[in-house]
Amino acid sequence: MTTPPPRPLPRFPADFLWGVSTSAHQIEGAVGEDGRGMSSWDAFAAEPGRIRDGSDASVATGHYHRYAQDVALIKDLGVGAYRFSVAWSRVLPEGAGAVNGAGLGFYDRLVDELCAAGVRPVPTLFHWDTPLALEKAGGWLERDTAHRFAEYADVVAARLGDRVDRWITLNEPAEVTLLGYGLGQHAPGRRLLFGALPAAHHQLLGHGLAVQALRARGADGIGIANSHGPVRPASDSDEDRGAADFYDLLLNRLFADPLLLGRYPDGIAEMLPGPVADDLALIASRPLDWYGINYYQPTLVGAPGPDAPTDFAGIAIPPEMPFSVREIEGHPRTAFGWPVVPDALTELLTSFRERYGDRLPPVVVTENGCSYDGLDDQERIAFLDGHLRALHRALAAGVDVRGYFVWSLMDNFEWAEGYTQRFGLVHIDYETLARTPKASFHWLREALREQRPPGSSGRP
Ligand code: IFM
Repeated sequence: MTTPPPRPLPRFPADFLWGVSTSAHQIEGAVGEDGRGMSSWDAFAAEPGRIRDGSDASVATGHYHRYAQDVALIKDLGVGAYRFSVAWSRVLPEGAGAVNGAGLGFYDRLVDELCAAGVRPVPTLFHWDTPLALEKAGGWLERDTAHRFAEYADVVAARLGDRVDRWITLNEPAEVTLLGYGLGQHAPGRRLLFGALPAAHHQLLGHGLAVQALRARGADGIGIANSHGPVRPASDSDEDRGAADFYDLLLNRLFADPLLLGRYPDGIAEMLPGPVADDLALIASRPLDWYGINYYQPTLVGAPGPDAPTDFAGIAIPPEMPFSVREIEGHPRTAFGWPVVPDALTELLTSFRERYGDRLPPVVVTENGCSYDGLDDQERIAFLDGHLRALHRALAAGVDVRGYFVWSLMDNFEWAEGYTQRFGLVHIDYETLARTPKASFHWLREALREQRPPGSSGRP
């Protein structure tokens, strides 16, 4: 067990938004219930060998039936916001066409419950669970999916918009592109390598069209949650630097440049289908109200070669890829094996401000967290403490950060890892679905209490 970190945390702005995150597929369960349609992840998990422990998300944490209990936990934690996702296939079982009133009704009740608890609802419209009917027709490789996504955004905004003032269109389109369509580690399990790039463009187009649909419903407070992290070259050699630049392009610039600058990094647009210039104009035409960053770890990257590793965290990197991912030494590791490097969060945020200047809207850290086992999760406390101090250093350096969401409220279905990785502040007993707050939950509750101005009874 590690020594408890020093307290208290430095003081954050009084209106700083504190929250916890989850996603529909990872927690809801109730897959076949109340008219929910199948999603790409239901089909993917049913294929033998896809999920490490052979599990699926058909029950998950049972949140669909326990949402009131989970909202009570969020209230007790003392955060001001809850980031969840809406399952597209619960609202539109075929991805388009007939709306499933029962599915939409679930999110209506969830939002009501949050509002009654004084917790701001922050829905994400797409967190990886593409309706299976659309996936079978090509999913995000098809331009049509972007238009269906905007129609779905309109349906959700019409129902929830009176109580929601913070929206997230997409979660981590980079992972959907790279892991889902490029390397086949995630649904839909395609290994198209650079042939996956249209999926990136169509998600961005879907984002742009959804922003139009949301604004037409009077919504503001619109953002996106992109995964980013500093990329470091394995050495000073030109080859390693070139490989690291390329990886940086894939992870950091492929999605941020179109959104914030209205253009793709050099050489990308030529590889994309459709009227790319017009699409880019649309993608960047309505500036984001805020930019969400999911941060977990930096990446050390070198040139490929006969002695370079050919896999990263169990994901086979094909030899055609112009980079190899190396292990970062000298830092503690999470149960997932991810290096714990809080300073890299400061570096990431300051580098974004340097790269995008005035084009960068206020930033919200929409995910940050770690997997560890056990209820007395002192390592998670140290992780959160270190990252919140790193975040505060970015604020002190002048980066306009407005909020921070822990991934995750509770243990959940960690995609291809099944239930083997536990990211929650709350432990889930997968036999009984009992919820037990971990030591980190109690630590964060106390830390947030200390953030409140003296005499204030409200949330920060
Ligand atoms: O669980 C995921 C989440 O769905 C997206 N961001 C990273 C998390 C941890 O891997």
